[in-house]
Amino acid sequence: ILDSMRGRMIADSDHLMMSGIREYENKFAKAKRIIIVACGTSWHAGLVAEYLIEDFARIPVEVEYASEFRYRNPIITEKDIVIAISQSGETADTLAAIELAKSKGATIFGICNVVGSSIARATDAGAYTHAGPEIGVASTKAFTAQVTVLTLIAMIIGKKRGTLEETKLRQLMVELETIPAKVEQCLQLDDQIKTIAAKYKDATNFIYLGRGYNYPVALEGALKLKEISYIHAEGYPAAEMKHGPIALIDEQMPVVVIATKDSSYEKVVSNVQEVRARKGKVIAVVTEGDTTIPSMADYVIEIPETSEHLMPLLSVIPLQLLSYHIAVMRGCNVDQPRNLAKSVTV
Ligand code: F1P
Repeated sequence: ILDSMRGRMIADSDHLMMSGIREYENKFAKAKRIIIVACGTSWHAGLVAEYLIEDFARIPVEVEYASEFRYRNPIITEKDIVIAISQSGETADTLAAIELAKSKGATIFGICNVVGSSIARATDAGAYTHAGPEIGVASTKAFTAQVTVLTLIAMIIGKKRGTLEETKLRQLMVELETIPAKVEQCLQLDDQIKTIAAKYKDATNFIYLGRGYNYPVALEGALKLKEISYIHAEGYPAAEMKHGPIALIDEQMPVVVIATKDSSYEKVVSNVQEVRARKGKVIAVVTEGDTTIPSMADYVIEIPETSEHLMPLLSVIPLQLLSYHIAVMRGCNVDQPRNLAKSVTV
């Protein structure tokens, strides 16, 4: 998988003015720090990458909103690698963040969906996600494609640096092969999720909780709901709930918990208990066959098992479907949400 992916990135570079990952493998492996800049959904993909790169390659990663980064006075040196992520490749904030980093001598690696876009052209090297055109304004499949590319990059750097064990790398490669079929399985949940959407379509607030690799997914689930259904929704790392958001929970509050079987599962069980104790309504995304969380939840969405490192590729799908059905039931135009543009160019 890694070799074919590398081949594809190199092939891209021939006609797209971007060099592939192979040429930059050494540079990545020697990097003292990686800064990721992006906006919206792409920023959430960047958060997943932070966990992956730090875990596999042991290089410190900072994930910055491009819209903040460009206006503050960040420390950037020529030793930094900046990864810019953008579906459209035209987001003005991300482009400005790239220009700033470039002026300080950093190496810029782009991850874009749109071939030949402004961001692709402004970077030193990069990878195209090839997710196909996003028909709607809100990014969906672009997120999955960005996370896939970032996972492969983290694996490549981890292998190069010797920080990712050979056995773990092989397991991940085998597991990656199973992801497309598991994504299909998640899409089959459509009817079940429609039923849940009908129940909560009139809610005025939603909370999304996740830990570890599912924390960025919680943020993304909340963003998708806001963007297309105009319901106020917030995502939190589940462990942060007790530091404030717990005050919001009452019998009116739907709480979507991404509670798949991973290293933080037991902690998530405690978080669900805390929500139940305050009469919050629990919609739980769980691993197939789990019985503990389902016994505490109002609604359960079962998704296939996979490595926790790859779980965002699956766990985001039911959340995207939930937002979609709620938005359609509320009469919203899911492809063209109000106040949003496909490329935010100002
Ligand atoms: C960033 C973004 C999207 C969001 C909406 C507005 O775009 O925030 O994530 O869904 O379309 O723009 P991009 O830089 O990834 O194209």
